[in-house]
Amino acid sequence: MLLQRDAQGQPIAIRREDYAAPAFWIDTVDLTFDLDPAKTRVLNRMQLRRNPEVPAQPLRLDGDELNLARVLVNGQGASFRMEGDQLVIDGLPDAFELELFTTCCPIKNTKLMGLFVSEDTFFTQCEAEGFRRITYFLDRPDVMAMYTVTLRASKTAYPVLLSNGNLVDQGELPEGRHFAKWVDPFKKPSYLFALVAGKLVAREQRITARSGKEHLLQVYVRAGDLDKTEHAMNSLVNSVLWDEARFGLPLDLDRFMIVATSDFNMGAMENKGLNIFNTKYVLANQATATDADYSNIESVVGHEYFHNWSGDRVTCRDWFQLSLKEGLTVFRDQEFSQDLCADASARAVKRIEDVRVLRTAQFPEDAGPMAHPVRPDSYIEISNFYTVTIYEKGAEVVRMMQTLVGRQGFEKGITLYFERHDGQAVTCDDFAQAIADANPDSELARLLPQFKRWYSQAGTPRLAAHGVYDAQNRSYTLSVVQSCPPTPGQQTKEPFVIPLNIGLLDAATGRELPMQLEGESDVARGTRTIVLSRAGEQITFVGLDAEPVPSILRGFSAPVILDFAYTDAQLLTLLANDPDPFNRWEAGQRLGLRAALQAIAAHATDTTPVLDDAYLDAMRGVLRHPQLDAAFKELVLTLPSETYIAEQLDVVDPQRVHLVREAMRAQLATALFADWEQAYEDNKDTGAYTPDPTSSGRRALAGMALNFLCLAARASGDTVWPGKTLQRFKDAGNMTDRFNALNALVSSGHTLAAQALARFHAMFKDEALVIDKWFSLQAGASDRGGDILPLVKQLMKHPDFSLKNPNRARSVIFSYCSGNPGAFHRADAAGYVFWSERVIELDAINPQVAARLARALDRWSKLAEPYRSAAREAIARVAAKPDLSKDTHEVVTRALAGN
Ligand code: B3K
Ligand code: ZN
Repeated sequence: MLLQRDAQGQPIAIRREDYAAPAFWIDTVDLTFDLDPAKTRVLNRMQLRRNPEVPAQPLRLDGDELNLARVLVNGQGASFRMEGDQLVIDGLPDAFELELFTTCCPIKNTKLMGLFVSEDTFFTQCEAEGFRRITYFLDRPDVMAMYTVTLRASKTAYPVLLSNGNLVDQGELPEGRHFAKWVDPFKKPSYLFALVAGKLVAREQRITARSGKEHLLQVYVRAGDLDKTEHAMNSLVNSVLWDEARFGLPLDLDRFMIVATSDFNMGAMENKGLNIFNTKYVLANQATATDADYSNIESVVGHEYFHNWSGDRVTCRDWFQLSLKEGLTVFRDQEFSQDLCADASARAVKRIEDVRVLRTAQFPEDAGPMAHPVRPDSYIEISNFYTVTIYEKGAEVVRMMQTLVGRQGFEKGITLYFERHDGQAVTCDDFAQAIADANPDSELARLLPQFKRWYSQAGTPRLAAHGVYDAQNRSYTLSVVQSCPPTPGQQTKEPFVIPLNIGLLDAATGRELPMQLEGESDVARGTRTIVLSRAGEQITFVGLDAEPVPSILRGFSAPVILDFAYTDAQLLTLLANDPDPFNRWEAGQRLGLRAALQAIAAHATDTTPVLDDAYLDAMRGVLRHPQLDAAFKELVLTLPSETYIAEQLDVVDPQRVHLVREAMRAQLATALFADWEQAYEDNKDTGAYTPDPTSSGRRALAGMALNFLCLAARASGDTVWPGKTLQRFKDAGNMTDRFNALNALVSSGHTLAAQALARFHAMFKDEALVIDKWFSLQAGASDRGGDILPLVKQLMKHPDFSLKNPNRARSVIFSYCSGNPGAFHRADAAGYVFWSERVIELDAINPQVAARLARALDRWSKLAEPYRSAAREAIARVAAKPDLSKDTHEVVTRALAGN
């Protein structure tokens, strides 16, 4: 592919401020495909007209790796020229028909963008810029057209022919071929186009909407996988019902299809009416999928379905607005999963899990060389901006809007947004405006221009808070100063609007205190939202007999870092009593983090105790607590991750972080041995398998207990628990229990692990997604039992390994480079050398996957020596490679510019 490059030969950055409306509109597109893996023919007939609001200019159509055979304007041969990858036509009338005939080669498409073949089936992926690999087009989201699609192919090889919308015709063709014609009743941008052709079977279900209208839901998979589609179908049905109930947004198509493929760059894609999914987010039965898989399937099915409105009916004007659809849709899928929970505890567990993702993945991104605003200002390759900032931080921005206008106000805002913009391609500003306009008296409306800094300023804001109790006035004043560190291209930041949810606890009893703000007559109990908007503010609570324990940032009401010098005693009070489950969990995390940071600073060795008795007693109290749910206990007992601990340090020695965290785990294992035994016994049997939050929480806690029991056994030489664990592994009635037992043996480095791994492989050799787990567990295992890198290299030579399959490549390479810091950061730099070789190797096959892997060294400049220099050298080696894709080029050059 020919890149657009500047005079120095560097790829050109696209800038948000350069946005210009398209010079032409495309009203209709009529596509005819003759599908052939080696040479697919595409006939594209379009009706175009000039955009009268734009100065007259030639038509420039995007293309990529296409063979162009014919160009007709109004049926006549037309003169055209190629400028790079663009097809340029001059002298066009104001309205005309354009006919293009091209061919492409799906079987050679290893990038998995455009039209590709996976296991003898054709699939497409067009977002963001894949449609141009199918035909020449104005491949930008603000050009929305009506599509008619005819698919022609061999009937025996490709019996199922699918595209967007409704099937209007089908029939036989000569020479064993057949056709299907699809019409999408909604106009859409090209990135939402999809086709699928192959040997597939479908689970079907009809549902009746509130309006009485009937819809057909289908989940298409390969013949052997039909028994793994029930959960995806249930999730889809729940999604349809939920969007109608919560936001009044109905399914707008007669039929809605999901199709699964095992070769996919990401999780799934929301093509109108024809969602294409990675098998990982569709296929599940209790024998092959874990509780986490079940829960991810529910979220991703929901997410793609919710895009049908937030993304498809109302789309993005340009790719800088990506979070308009992604942030909103992540927020919607998070709310969906929470609303499906039976109780408040399960809702809180989901919230904690979401925040954990934000803090372990997005906060580092926001502090690193790829930091960008939720609405970026420039990019070289848009594929690099499908990030945790756009998605997860974007969702937090939407969540803050909901907090500022209230749940009902937010629903009114959503209704106005869809009424106002249905069928349009719009901006993040349009969204925020609609929510504010529907709530004119809200804090959001009052502070809207300032609130929108969440879209324009990158970096994670920090709140430095401290409290002073005034006994004479019986008041407590909380001072809060906000700041935000510089990020690439943004040296200074203006204050953000920050909704801060607060409660106060009595230090002696742990009970929640009534809250009265100075100057207010109302006394409230529970949580209050204080809206911060200045660099520094003071909040004074009155009527307090003693210094309270403040519970600040309840529910993680804003995506910020809160610095508050809690005493250990205060944190123990919060951990034992806070009615806000998020902050209760957070108190435990702060205590664990504090212990880890102290031990790291003190150069602790692996025999120094890190955790004190107060902490261990508190954890024991949680583990034995009669009321708390197992899922919540499991979260509290999980120590902050190595990545999260590393983020708190200015200079990171990954080995030391690893060592200290392992020492903490070992201490938890031995000090709480009897409690783990009890927890295991209490939670090990969950009856007939269902993936609901309560029973999955119990399985998670039983799995954690086994893990600690095997770890303790390793230290004591005990063989009873490893033996029991192996038996559990063999007898397990579901994948969660089986995999947890396997993980306990592997992660404790027990000698029984080898036979369990061999048995696991033999049992599931035909289940690709389970084999991914088998690879990933080994590549992600701690170095405890030996040296992991040689094993990783060996795994890459395994007959089941393939670099071309993204799931498989991720299961080995990403699990090692991104998921196993203790084994990856080696003093001899061999981990970094391995990384650079894989990035380069993958870049030639699949730039998107390569660029994702390239991000594993984002935080290199924080590393201690010798890691820092070695990591830099490895990145420089990748950057020096000629012919790098612009995806990988952008990531590594930004990394090097980072310091
Ligand atoms: N919108 C797609 C992501 C497309 C990624 C393109 N590189 C899936 C999703 O967010 O729902
Ligand atoms: Zn999405």
